[in-house]
Amino acid sequence: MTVDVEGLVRGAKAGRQRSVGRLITLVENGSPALRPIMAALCRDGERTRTAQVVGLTGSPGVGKSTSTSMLVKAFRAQGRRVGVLAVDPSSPFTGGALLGDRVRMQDHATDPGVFIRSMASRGHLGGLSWTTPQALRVLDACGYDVVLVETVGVGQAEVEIASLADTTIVLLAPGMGDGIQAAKAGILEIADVFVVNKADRDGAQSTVRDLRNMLALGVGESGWRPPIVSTVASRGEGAQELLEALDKHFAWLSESGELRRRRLARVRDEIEAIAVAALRARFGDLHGNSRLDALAERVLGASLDPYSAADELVAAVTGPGTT
Ligand SMILES: Nc1nc2c(ncn2[C@@H]2O[C@H](COP(=O)(O)OP(=O)(O)OP(=O)(O)O)[C@@H](O)[C@H]2O)c(=O)[nH]1
Ligand SMILES: [Mg+2]
Repeated sequence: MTVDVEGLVRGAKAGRQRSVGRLITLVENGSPALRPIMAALCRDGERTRTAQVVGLTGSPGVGKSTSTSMLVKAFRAQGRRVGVLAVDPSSPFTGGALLGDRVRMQDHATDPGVFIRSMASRGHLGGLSWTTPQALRVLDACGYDVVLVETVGVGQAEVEIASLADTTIVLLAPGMGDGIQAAKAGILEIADVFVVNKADRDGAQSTVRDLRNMLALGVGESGWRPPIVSTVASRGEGAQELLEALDKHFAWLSESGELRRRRLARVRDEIEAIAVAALRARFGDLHGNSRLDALAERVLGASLDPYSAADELVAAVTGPGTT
């Protein structure tokens, strides 16, 4: 299948949703067309701005999609173009679990200033670390002012999302049992802003109190104190406060130099992930494992040790004339 790179890039930059969607699909599939596409997208010395990336994470059902929808509405009211990526870290397929998100996003379905996409992340290229930064790059190059990335806070995914976002929102809700426990398990470090959603429910106050107590214990060395915002996302309550918290954090990021530091780290991760995937492809993952198989036979037969085998493999894929 041939890809009309120039046409797609032109369409996407002009804000045509179908073209943007096609580009994201190519990212998901790890298409070889990404090389010229990324070259065309990044070839833009005049660009002076970069999309503001906001990650939302938290336990299943805490209200991430509802909050995302609430934020989309608030950003649209400011006239900003918004991209939404709902990344499902547990599935190699799109659809399924995230269908609910599409339903909740119906409000924005006909707004040309909003692009919404559910994305699989556990493809053959491995993890959020490969697909999400490139999808972000596509949306950024296509002129979206803000990109919201929703991902369920399980396992590594929430840490990965924090390394991608300028600002990470960690959502909690009362009566979810694991809320504060999860906080203990590491979300304290990744949260720039806490949201206690479902503030209409019993126990919201004590969730806020518990969180505040925990935050008081750990004095962050970064100089940023994560605020706690209470919301009822299903009724749009707290949207303004949340926007203010995001603005404040973004201003702090810019003034402290942290914004540049985070973005540099993100691009480093992106380059590294692409390089590792390229090496893996050369190892033979995509063309049968003949070279690796032959080395494995020799190590099994004790005619070679595994370190020498690995050296041979690395030399073979990085040496001249291997492309
Ligand atoms: N009472 C109440 N219900 C809410 C609130 N916000 C969201 N909900 C409901 O909580 C349920 C889950 O909301 P979602 O936004 O789908 O939660 P999520 O975190 O995106 O869920 P997953 O993507 O499945 O992890 C839905 O039925 C929402 O209508 C709220 O502020 N108060
Ligand atoms: Mg959701």
